[in-house]
Amino acid sequence: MSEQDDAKKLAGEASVEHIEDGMTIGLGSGSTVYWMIRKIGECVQDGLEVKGIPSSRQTKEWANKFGVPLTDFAHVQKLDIAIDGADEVDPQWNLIKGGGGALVREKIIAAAARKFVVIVDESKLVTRLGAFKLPVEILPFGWETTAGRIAELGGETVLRLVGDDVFVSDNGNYIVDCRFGGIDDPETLHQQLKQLTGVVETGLFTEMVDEVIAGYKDQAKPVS
Ligand code: ABF
Repeated sequence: MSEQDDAKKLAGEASVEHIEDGMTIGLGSGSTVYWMIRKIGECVQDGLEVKGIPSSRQTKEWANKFGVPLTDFAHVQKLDIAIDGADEVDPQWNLIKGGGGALVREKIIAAAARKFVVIVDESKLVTRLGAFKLPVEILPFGWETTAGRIAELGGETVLRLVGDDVFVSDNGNYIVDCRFGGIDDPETLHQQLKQLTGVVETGLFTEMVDEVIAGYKDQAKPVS
């Protein structure tokens, strides 16, 4: 495993210390979350009783593989905790998320959680958001005009593809990856984007995070 993979594993596994018997857990997405789910599965084998709500099909598959019991929002209003990765974390704990294309469900899960813990390898800690292109989920109908209005806000937009095909999210939508340069005011940019007809959600997560756990090659520790 690379040093970055070691860091992801350490951060993912460390987050499981926040999980207690009887909790309902929002399960994020991505390669750092993989290690968290695997660890929760081990704890379940040792008798831990928890239920999770997955934020993506991939996460659901991993939860099934590692024996983590699942539930859904038909049965649960609030989650005790949500744990998820991120593409960038700034010093105020604003996030860019959505590199994996699951940002809408990730945000619904984070918004339903009493505590939101972010797990990242150290490469995700940045002084200012924006080097990573901001994912924005938009409706397929008229996506060209929606992307055009995003561009009027100053963003350079690229429709996300998988090979030659358009990437389609778990919600049946498209994603445009937007370069705005450095993002000085994430909340204002998020609000401006959300107001555009056709925009479903942005990958900017502001004022949602309760704790960030960063993984390094040989340890994981909370970010202060
Ligand atoms: C999800 O997975 C996304 O929001 C983000 O794009 C990604 C995190 O990256 P990693 O795979 O490095 O954990 O949490």
